[in-house]
Amino acid sequence: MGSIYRSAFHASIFQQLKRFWPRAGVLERSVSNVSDLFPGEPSAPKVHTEIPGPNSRKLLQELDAIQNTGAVQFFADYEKSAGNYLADADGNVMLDLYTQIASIPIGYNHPRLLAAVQDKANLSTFVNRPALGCFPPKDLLSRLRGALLDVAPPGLNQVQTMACGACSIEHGQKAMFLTYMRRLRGGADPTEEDMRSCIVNQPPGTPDLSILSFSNGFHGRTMGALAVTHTKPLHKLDFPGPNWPIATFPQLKYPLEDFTTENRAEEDRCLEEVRDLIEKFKKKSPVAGMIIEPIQGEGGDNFATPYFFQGLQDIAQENEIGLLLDEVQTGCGVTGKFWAHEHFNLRDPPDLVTFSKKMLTGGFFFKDQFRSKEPYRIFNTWVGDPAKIVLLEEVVKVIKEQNLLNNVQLTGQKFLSGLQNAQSRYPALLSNARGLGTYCSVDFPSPATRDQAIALLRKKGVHVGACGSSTLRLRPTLVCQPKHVDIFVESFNDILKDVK
Ligand code: PSZ
Repeated sequence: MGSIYRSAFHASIFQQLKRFWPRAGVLERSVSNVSDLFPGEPSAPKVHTEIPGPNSRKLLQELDAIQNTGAVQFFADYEKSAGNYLADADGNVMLDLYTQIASIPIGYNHPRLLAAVQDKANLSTFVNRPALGCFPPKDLLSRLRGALLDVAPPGLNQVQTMACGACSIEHGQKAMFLTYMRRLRGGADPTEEDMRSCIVNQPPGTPDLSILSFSNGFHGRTMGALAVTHTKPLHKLDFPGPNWPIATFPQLKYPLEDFTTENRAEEDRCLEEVRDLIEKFKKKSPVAGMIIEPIQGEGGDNFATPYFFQGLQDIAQENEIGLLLDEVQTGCGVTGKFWAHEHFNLRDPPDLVTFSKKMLTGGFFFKDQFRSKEPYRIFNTWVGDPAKIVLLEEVVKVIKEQNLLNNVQLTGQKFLSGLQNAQSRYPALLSNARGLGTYCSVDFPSPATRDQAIALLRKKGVHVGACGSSTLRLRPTLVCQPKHVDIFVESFNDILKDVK
C-alpha cells in the first residue's frame, strides 16, 4: 500500500509538502509504513492561543464589515493543514473530527490530490469550466466512469452531477415529480393547457403534488430542499413552503440491539403513519415521492433500522411513488460501506440516491425509470464541475488502494467504544453513544453542556461538531486512524470532568 505514495511523491510535490509542513521530513521515513494512511501529518494538536486567536479575530472584524459573520468560528490556514489536522490563522493546529461539515474525504492537502492539480494533463479541466450539459469535455465519460459509476450504489447505473447537496435534492425531487406525471399521463404528451398553465404556476401544468419527508430531516436550504427540511426554526423562519406531509422519523432507543422490541414497535408506528399520510394526501396533493436520510445528520444523528427502510421501500412500491435516499452526509464510505443504504439489505435499489460533501461534487444516482425523456428538464448552466470529478476520481482510487472502508470500520469501532466507555464513566453527562463506521455521536443532557464540551475540546486542539439539540458528533476523514481516536478519547475523558 505504501507504494501508491511513492509514485505520487515526485520531487516538486515533495518540496511543496516540506514547505507546507515543518515535519515533512517524516514523510521520507514513513512512506513505507503501510499502517500510516497520511504520512507527514502532525502527530498531535498544538494550541498556543485562544481559538479564535488574535489573527482570526482581526480578520473576522474586517469580514464583518461586508457580510454576516455570525457562523465563522475561526479563520483556517489551508496551506498549513495536513491530513487530519487543520491549522488556523494563528498557528494553532487542531485534530479535525468535523472536517468542513463532514466534507473532507481523505484529509487536507492529500498528496494524490495535489498531484492531480499539478498534472499538466489536467490543466485545461481546472481552468475552463464548461456548461457540462451542452458542451461536455471529451474525457467526461471516462471521468464519470472512474469517479462515479465505479462506486455507484448496486443496481443504479444512471448518474447526474450537480453543484451542491441542496441542488441535487431539488433535481431529485423534480425527477420524482416528472416520473409521476409521466405515469399519470400514460405516455401521452402534455396538453396545450398543461403547457400554458405551467408558466403561471396553475394546474393542470403545475400539479398539486407533494414529497413526503420526515421529522428532523435535513436536506438543504434552497426552497424545494428546505420544504423537506425540519430541523431548526432558524433554517425555516420567514420562508414560504408547501404544505407537504411530514411523517415521524422513528425515535429509537440505544443501543439498538438492547431495545429491539420497543424499537420495532416504534418503527411499525412510523410506517403506519407514512401509509396514513399518503392516503390522506391522495385527494389534496398526492405524494409523488419520499425523501429520507439513511441516518439523520443535522437532525441529531438519528438511526432507523434496515427493517424500517425495507418497509418504506414496500410502501413506495405499493403506491408507485419514488424513494429518494439522501446520502449527502452518509455516503462516500463513512459508515464502513460506500453507501449507508448498503447496510439495509433492500430488496431493490433505492430509486434515487443523492450525494455531495465527501464526494466533492453534488449529484444523484437513479433508476432508468427516473430519467427524463426530454433534454433540459434536469439541467442548469454548469451541472457540476469536471475539476471536482477529476479530484473525486483520485479520491475513489485512494479509497480502493488503501482499503479505506476497512479503516473506517476499525477506526469507527474504536470511536464508538471510546464514547461508550466515557458514557459509563460519566453516566449523568452522556447517553446514547451510537455510531456506524466513523459516523459516531453521543448525547449531552442539554445544549449548554454539549456546547461547553465542544469548547473545552477545542482548547485541547480537538475539533468536533454539534447536531440535533444536544448531540456531539464526529465526522472525521476516511484516513482517520486508531491513533487519532486515542487523542480524542484522552482529551474527551479529560474535559468531561469540567463540564457542568
Ligand atoms: O447549516 C447548513 O446549511 C448545513 S450543516 C450540514 C449540512 C448543511 N449538511 C448538508 C446536507 C445534508 O447533510 C444532507 C443529508 N442533505 C443535503 C444537504 C445539503 O447539502 P448542501 O449544504 O451542499 O446544500
